[in-house]
Amino acid sequence: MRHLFYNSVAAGRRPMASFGIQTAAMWRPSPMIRPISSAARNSSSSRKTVAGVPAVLAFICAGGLTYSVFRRDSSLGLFRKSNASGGNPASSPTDTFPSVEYYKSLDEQTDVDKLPVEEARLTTAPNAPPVITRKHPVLLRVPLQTITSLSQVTNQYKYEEWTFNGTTPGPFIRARVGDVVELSLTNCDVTGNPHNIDSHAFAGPGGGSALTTAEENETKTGRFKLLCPGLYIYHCAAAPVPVHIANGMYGLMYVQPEDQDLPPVDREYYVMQSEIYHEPPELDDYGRPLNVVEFSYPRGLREEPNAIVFNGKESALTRDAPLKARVGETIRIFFGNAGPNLTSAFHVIGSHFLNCYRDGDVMSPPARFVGTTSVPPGGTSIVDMKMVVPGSYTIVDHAIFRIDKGAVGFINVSGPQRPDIYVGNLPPQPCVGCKLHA
Ligand SMILES: [Cu+2]
Repeated sequence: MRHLFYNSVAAGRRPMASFGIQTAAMWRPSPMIRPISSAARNSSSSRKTVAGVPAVLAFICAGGLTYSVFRRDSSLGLFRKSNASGGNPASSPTDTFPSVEYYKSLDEQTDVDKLPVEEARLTTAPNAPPVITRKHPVLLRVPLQTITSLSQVTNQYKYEEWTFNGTTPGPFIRARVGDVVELSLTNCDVTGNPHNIDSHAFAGPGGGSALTTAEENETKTGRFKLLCPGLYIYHCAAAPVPVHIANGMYGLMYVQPEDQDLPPVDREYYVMQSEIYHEPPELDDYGRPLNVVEFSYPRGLREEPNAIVFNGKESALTRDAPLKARVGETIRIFFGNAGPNLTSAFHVIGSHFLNCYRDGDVMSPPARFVGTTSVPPGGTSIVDMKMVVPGSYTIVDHAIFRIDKGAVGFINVSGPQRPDIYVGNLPPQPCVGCKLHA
């Protein structure tokens, strides 16, 4: 049904209307309010018009019609879903996806030398690169460096992070199905540790790690054709893998579908959750605890993090840089969970995920009006929210004790009040000691 939606946008409807109930209901009606689907209506009328005709003949006719619709739809794009079911594509027996054509396309060779060359636009969290509008594949150059960085990861302690391009999480990489990513990894880590890239977007052994393992002062380059659309984690997979991930070597790669990206929104953000495991601070010459801590393998094994944070630091989305929006705007969060151990119950207090692309799956119809979504380690989700009431909204892992370990972020929404939606007899007043409201 997505192309119907896109048609409505192309016809001049405001993008914001895409999140209205009417449009969303067109997309995939909920079981509670589902109207009779066009397929069901056709089926019903077919039964009337074929009265007296052997049932087997009616079945063959209906099957032929459905097959022809499916073939027509498939010809529009290898990744496009069939619309033959008329209301609930996921339930249609014709809606086998990916299509046979898609599997055949994997046998086709790409002449990489004939692709235009493009430099990837990399961004640092919480920013996401702009939407890719080109309609052709490119050789997409992605230069990454591994660098260590002493960072204030909690309000109390500094910690030496291992990073891609100097930040945790690493840069957001945006590409398109059919692109060939030319990833070069230069190891600038003076500690002597080897590093590499395992991207869940890459096809092949190790997700690219075997080709990209770089020793100190070495550069390794690999080319990887992007076969599958979606939002994927990338991370270092050098041994010991848990240590490299826990130390901050992870990021997100979004592979846009070749035909149709997600509905447009006003702002896109990049947020990742992760855990920090550290030993108690050592003492200085005067017996005072240092403000720098080091990684703790035993705590990682026990899955007992000292801190659980968004975008690498306790204050990344609170004191340092809360996300921003204006009343009436729709925002999208590309969310990833680096783990290494804990599943996130991702939630934004006071808002709803009007579209929730669970597991980073951008080809299936999204879940709608979701309050909390589960994101495992190594997993992702894309959520859209329309901000209708001004104020502070809190990003949390709803395994709620984790707010005391740092899993708090804010979205500050400015604009006129909406007393028709949200009002009390006194002004808003956060409770004493509240960590969830700015
Ligand atoms: Cu590494």
